[in-house]
Amino acid sequence: MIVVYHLNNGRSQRILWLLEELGVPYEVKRFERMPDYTAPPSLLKVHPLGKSPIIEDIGESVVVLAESSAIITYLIQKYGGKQTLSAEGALDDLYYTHYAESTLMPLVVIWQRLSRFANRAPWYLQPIFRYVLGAYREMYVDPELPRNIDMIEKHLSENSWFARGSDGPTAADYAMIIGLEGLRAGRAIVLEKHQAIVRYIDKVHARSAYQSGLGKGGAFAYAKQVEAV
Ligand SMILES: N[C@@H](CCC(=O)N[C@@H](CS)C(=O)NCC(=O)O)C(=O)O
Repeated sequence: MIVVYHLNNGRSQRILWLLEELGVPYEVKRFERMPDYTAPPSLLKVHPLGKSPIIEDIGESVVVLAESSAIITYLIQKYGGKQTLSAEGALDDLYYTHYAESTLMPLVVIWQRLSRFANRAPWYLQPIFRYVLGAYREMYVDPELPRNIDMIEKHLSENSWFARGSDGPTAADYAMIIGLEGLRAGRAIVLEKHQAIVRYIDKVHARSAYQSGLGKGGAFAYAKQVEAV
């Protein structure tokens, strides 16, 4: 039995999508973010970092695992059966599975948070905060984000899934989806400029497994819930 410790509007949604695709039974323990958007302290009882996702795989022994890309790799290795990817496809899969949390997500999270930080300063300091955070964004985020988005757009304009040649989602797709959803929600990814990415996100959202995962996870601001197809 697998238990997913799930936080609303977060990375664990991709684990629910994966488990639905694998057809593995699982239970969702839902946690709600605090007003400052952090996880509730009760998650610290499950794992020392108290972040989501965390899974428990309960068999003869109990495996507790955090870190989404590690979870994705673990679940696919244990429950996914054999994948037949070309050598190039396997390399794409490896690259994007790691790239998602090592490079893309830190950038997405910094980009999302910069505007929120300024609003938390006392009103009389807000202009200074905005200036400093704006300068930081100009130096470190603005040059990086388009470069990353362009790389992904090119890859998806040439391939249906992140692992080239694959006829369905692989680890890389489960790892990548949340970053792309976040960028689209914040309008860093727009149809006029990033048709391949937008089409890709819509294709993922149209999958019945994705929709079933949405149904189990509760509120998720980055995707519309529709009748499973
Ligand atoms: N790299 C980690 C990041 C985990 C993470 O930061 N999760 C967010 C949810 S998307 C979280 O728990 N945020 C609440 C907090 O930081 O208190 C992973 O991929 O699992």
